[in-house]
Amino acid sequence: MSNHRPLSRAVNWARGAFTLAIPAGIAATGAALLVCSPTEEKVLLAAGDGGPDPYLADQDQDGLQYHVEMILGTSDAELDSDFDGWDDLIELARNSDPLNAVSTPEAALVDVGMTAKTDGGALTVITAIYTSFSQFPDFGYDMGFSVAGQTAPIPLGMYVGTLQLHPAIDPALGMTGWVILIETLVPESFVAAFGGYLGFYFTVAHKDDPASPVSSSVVNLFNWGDQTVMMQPAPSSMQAGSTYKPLGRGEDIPSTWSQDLVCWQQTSEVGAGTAPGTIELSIEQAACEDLDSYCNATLCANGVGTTTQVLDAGAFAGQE
Ligand SMILES: [Ca+2]
Ligand SMILES: [Ca+2]
Ligand SMILES: [Ca+2]
Repeated sequence: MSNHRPLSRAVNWARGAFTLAIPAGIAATGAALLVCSPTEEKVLLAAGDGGPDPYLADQDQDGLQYHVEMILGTSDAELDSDFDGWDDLIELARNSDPLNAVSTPEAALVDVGMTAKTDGGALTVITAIYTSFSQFPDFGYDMGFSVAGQTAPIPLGMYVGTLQLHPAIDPALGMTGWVILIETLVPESFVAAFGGYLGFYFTVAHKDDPASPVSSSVVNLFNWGDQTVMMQPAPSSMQAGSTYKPLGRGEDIPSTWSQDLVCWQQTSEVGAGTAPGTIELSIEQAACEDLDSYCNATLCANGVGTTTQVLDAGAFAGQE
């Protein structure tokens, strides 16, 4: 068993106000520039404070709050929820399933994974980058977003809100590197403001070949009846397809959403989407399925018979 203590070191990087600038072509569809700051986030999160907030707790100190572990389905009391020797945070960063002991990280020098949460009107996009020792300077890192049929990068320094370092422990090899955890804060209203879809991507590429990412990750967010939901591949326990989990706290989700269910959709890929990094999916059927989340059957079934374009990690990395 590992007996390490996670080393969580907050780094004051890009401290102060940061901005998310919408490029000119997209600005025509809505707000041109919104600014928020880490201070505002703290105020938002403290609203209604009557003591320690259990949703913000991080009992296992892996950098993933209880709220985020709820969305991932992992445990905030156990660093390694599926007891395969790999901590949940490492599995997030290295794209293996933290709820399946058969799924463990593949060998890689760098890797990246993403997730998200919403809280009091704030959307937090969480990026976990695994980098083996000495590799970090050799790679370049890019974040961007896709909205209204366009994909655009976000300049570094405009998206880094808070940053933590955690040791990356390989159960066979010991400590092999770091997981860099970046939290990016965006107004949740962005998801609805641009037609009900907002995607984020993060890519890692060799500095000498920036056009060919070696790893990439995406989060695809939709606005469904005032809830922001995150699209993810269905877990191995379910049929192939996608699930859509609401990102709010459980207490914020209306009673019209049934607990212990998740929206599942069967989709097939039609082809590349119009924006770089996107694919077009045909939504063929939908249902609320057993999984520890929330489902609204009406909203879940809304898209059946239509197509949707979303960011796809495979459209960035490893494809010609
Ligand atoms: Ca945790
Ligand atoms: Ca694990
Ligand atoms: Ca696993």
